[in-house]
Amino acid sequence: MTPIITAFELSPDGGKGLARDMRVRWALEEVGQPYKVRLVSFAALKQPAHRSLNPFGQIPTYQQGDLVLFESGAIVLHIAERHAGLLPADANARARAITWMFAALNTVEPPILDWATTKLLERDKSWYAQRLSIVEDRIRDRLGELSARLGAADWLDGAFSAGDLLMVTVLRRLTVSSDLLAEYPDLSAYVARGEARPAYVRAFAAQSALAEGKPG
Ligand code: GTB
Repeated sequence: MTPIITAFELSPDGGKGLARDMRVRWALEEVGQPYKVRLVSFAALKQPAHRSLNPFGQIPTYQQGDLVLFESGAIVLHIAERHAGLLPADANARARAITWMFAALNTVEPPILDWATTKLLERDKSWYAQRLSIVEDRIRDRLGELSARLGAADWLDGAFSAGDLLMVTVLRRLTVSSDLLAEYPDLSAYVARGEARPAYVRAFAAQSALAEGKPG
């Protein structure tokens, strides 16, 4: 049965692929699983029909038959567990790839979200500049640590995995209106490697076509 995912009817990023449906689209493209997209307006997100899919009234969601999932990380893990291509077969390598999925969402993404929220909602506060600087330094700490671990490798642990997929989507948030990622050329190259993957290119094109009014 073809899975149905949800995405913003009108993404505020104008097609830059920063909303979290991009992770799910990319994962589905990596494993070659066709999917359908149901677009949801901001108003509809908070209606009971959508909240029955996601109690927090957010995208993305994933429906396949009787199964309804929310949380982009859980959706990517579900896809990766059911199809070859995003998790290694070896049990220990698989556990390490899943560890990187959690690291992306629980360790690297939180300061980046703080930063995005500060820039979006706290610009008018008297303490804005100080807060931004603190949050940016927290991000630099994480990026430095990530860069040290990546070293000269292409991916975080052997072959490309769902851990890399999530990490690249998390880091991409920094590439828009910020030079933070550019301070770490190895991480910029890592993100570029992810963006060059044919599956990423297909997923990105599908979501940006919506912003251009040309749903594919
Ligand atoms: N933890 C959840 C997950 O990983 O699935 C978080 C889901 C989430 O934050 N969804 C956002 C949403 O539905 C869209 S992705 N927001 C609407 C609401 O809460 O009412 C976050 C996002 C939105 C917009 C941009 N952008 O424009 O750049 C980037 C990221």
